[in-house]
Amino acid sequence: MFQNNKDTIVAIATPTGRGGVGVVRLSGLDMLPFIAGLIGKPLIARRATYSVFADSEGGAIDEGVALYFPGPSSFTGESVLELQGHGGMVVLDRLVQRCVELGARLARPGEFSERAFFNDKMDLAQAEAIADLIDASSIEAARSAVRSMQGEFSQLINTLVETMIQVRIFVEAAIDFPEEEIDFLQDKTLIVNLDKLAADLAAVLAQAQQGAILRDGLTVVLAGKPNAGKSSLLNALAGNDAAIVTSVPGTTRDVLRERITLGGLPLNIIDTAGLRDSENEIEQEGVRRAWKEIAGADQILFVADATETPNPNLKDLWPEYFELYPRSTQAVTLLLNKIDLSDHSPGKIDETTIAISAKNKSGFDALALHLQKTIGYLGHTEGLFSARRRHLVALQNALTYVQNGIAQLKGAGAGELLAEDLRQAQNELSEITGQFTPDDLLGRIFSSFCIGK
Ligand SMILES: Nc1nc2c(ncn2[C@@H]2O[C@H](COP(=O)(O)OP(=O)(O)O)[C@@H](O)[C@H]2O)c(=O)[nH]1
Ligand SMILES: [Mg+2]
Repeated sequence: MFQNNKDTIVAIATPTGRGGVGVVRLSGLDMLPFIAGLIGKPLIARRATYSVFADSEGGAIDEGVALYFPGPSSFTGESVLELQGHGGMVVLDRLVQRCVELGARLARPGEFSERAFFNDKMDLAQAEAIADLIDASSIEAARSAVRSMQGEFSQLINTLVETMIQVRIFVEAAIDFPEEEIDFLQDKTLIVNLDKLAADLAAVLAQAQQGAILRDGLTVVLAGKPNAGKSSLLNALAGNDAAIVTSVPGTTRDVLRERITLGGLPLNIIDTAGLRDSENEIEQEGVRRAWKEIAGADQILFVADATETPNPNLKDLWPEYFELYPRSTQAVTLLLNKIDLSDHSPGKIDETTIAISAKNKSGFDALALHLQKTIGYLGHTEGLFSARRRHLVALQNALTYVQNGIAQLKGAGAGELLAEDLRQAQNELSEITGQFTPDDLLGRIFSSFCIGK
């Protein structure tokens, strides 16, 4: 896929539809033929030049501002030409057609960023952050994406790699001098450095987890008996009537999903069928699906009707869950709902119980705080950077390799095995910034970008 980097690529960089301005962007080794064909006069580098964009007969396709960035001082590192005309579909298409006539080909999604990556204008985590910034669904997500785009995340990874290289040099040296290997490997500073490396990896992983939540949202499942008010709660949180609410128990059968932001925290809220034994085949399937969602959730909110719940205790109310997952590490919270019909006041009752009313939308602040607290999200995003699942996996793998290596060293004093673990750990980290990333993974990452970026 990286063979045709000699081609000049062209794309409409602004969104489809009508707009005040529409931008066509070109990138390639030589913009001069395009400048000659479109503008008909030389352009001064990086200066906005009001121009007529000409067709092959010399007629005007549009007029607007032309910007020329000779390589390597450009976004892609190649020469880039930007034509800022009017934002209409036909006029922009004609402009692109004209560029194709002059020798350009249509860019694939993300191809500009891909070229920037290959020309060392940015690393892979930074390129991904551009796409994340464009796709950000909350202010917090946008802020953290900017931070990653500016290289804060990459910097942390690079520092980890540097430390790792230092330790590796030490270990490899020990292996190269077998007579002294034992002495080398028993040096206290080695184990101290390795422990520090593991701790630093764990800290970056924890931070990246927060960043991933900001990007992807926390998966929250609403579970409970029929008629507890799960669907009402989903509607109240989402601010629309996505779910059907009736007083008939067993109304919800399908799994419903809504993406909302609660106290700055993006949530993927999932409403499920009420859990009960039913003769009805459709409802049975709904309950089966509910259990599947419960198993995959970051957070489970078990909703119960306050008027039917004299003793608000999670384990008594939902023994089925605790029998099924006796060693569960999932966060399960009891939401005592319909308190407008009881004498509870809204808010936190204890660490895992919150009183709410879906009808009056009361107790929601306490719920928001609770969700933030259980995942360790502090509500402020200073120092937070956006991260993707693949980054978390790579960090986790790197940490596991380092921990294995430490165990090898402490156990058998096995220098060779430690060296191999550290090599693998470094590869994992390099995959994040793209120094060591398989082509097909790169292809997948860039192809999910928008066209013109
Ligand atoms: N008074 C009151 N009624 C509620 C509240 N939440 C839900 N309900 C009612 O309880 C019934 C069942 O609600 P629904 O959301 O369909 O429950 P689900 O089966 O758990 O999804 C409906 O008649 C709702 O109007 C609440 O906070 N207060
Ligand atoms: Mg329902």
